[in-house]
Amino acid sequence: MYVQDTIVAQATAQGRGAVAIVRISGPDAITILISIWRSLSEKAPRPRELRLGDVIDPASGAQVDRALATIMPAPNSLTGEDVAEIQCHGGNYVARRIVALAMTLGARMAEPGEFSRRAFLNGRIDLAEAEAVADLVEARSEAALRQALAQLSGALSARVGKLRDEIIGIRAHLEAEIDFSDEDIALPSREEIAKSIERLRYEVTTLADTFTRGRIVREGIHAAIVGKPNAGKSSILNLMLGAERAIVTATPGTTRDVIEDSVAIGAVMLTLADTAGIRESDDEIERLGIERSTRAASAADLLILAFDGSRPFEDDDARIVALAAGRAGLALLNKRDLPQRLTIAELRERGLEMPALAVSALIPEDAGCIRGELERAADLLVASSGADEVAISRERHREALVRAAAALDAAEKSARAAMPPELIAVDVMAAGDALGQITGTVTSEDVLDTVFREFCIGK
Ligand SMILES: Nc1nc2c(ncn2[C@@H]2O[C@H](COP(=O)(O)OP(=O)(O)OP(=O)(O)O)[C@@H](O)[C@H]2O)c(=O)[nH]1
Ligand SMILES: [Mg+2]
Repeated sequence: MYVQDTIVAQATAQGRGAVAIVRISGPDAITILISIWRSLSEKAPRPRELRLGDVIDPASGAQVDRALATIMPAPNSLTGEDVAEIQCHGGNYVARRIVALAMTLGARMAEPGEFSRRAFLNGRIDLAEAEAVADLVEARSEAALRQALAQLSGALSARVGKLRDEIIGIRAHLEAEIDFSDEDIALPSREEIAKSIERLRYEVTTLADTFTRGRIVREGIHAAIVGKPNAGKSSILNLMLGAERAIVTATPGTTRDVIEDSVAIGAVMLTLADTAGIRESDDEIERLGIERSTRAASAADLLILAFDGSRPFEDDDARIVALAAGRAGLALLNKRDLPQRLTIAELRERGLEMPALAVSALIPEDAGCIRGELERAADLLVASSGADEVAISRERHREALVRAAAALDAAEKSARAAMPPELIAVDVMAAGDALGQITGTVTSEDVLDTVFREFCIGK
């Protein structure tokens, strides 16, 4: 169990705003609230009722703010502890002043994610649900919001819990075999056990495979715009963003660094990275820029290739076609407003496999066509990682599932090789523990530290 002290933090973002919320949790939360806040109606705060009052500095009696406050006694609160909240005026000063008052009365400044960590330790939410709260705060698109809500309502936890229960069932059979080996009890055969393990491994792997989709929905899709210098990459970025984000000039080699910005594409966010034109270069700065382009291209989920339709196919274009081999994306034959010296048919002959579109970065309407094709490419990418309604969205979950699948694989092999039940049970248990780490049924301080560290203060 953790130290039962009282913590305080501003739960809303720092900066200007109409309202800020100061949250206090722990055994002294209600006493502290009563010491620094007086109800205007002279009634003591009643649980879960919002009342107007004055925040008072108990040392001087001076008023600090006029604010709403409420108390939520344990165990029916966010953290499962006594919680008090003050909704004070926003801005940079008032909330900080109230946090300081609570600290003079013995509260400690909360660590990042400490409220959620307490909620987890008190069984109010499981680990996957706590992560879903963080995802909800970070959501930038409708799809990300839907996914976080599904996880928050326990869809992922239920799925993982069911798999874990089945694993525990198999372990029980194996243990019965160990305990009652001499007796005449009907137990599942080795073949039956191996089959059950195989089916579970398939289900665990299927869930692990939803990671690409889950991550894309959570973080958005990363696309890199690549092409030879002057093909119009920066112009395409600006066209898609509807803003002059990147510098455009007629001089080849204008873009040196990777420039990123995001747009909504259908229900997901698309982060577009404009990159330096790829060609042989003796210029030190340009070469470094080109290295970054190549890195951005290999890290991207989607490639947007830019070809200059007003120029014939060149060696630098061949480099781009090669770079795109086997990758998902969209090719743009740019500058369709100029006399054409390159066609999509020729790009195909040169080995281009991606869907391709003739466009002009100078024609605003073409943004709609590009957008439509990118939506299609995004859908394909999402569809490629399963149609399951539950998707995992964190590397931590994927890693746990991969570990579980490996342990089940080992268990299945032992079962088929007629190994002693003790040996099979060890791997089966390891698989169960790996799954338990997703929801936090099985956990360690280290895992908790990693999960909650990325939360913000006050959450
Ligand atoms: N006519 C016409 N000119 C274009 C089009 N797209 C880009 N340009 C022009 O082509 C030149 C290069 O455009 P950029 O967007 O800077 O090209 P880039 O691929 O980013 O070039 P680097 O950053 O140097 O690699 C500029 O003069 C643009 O105005 C287009 O569709 N039609
Ligand atoms: Mg550029």
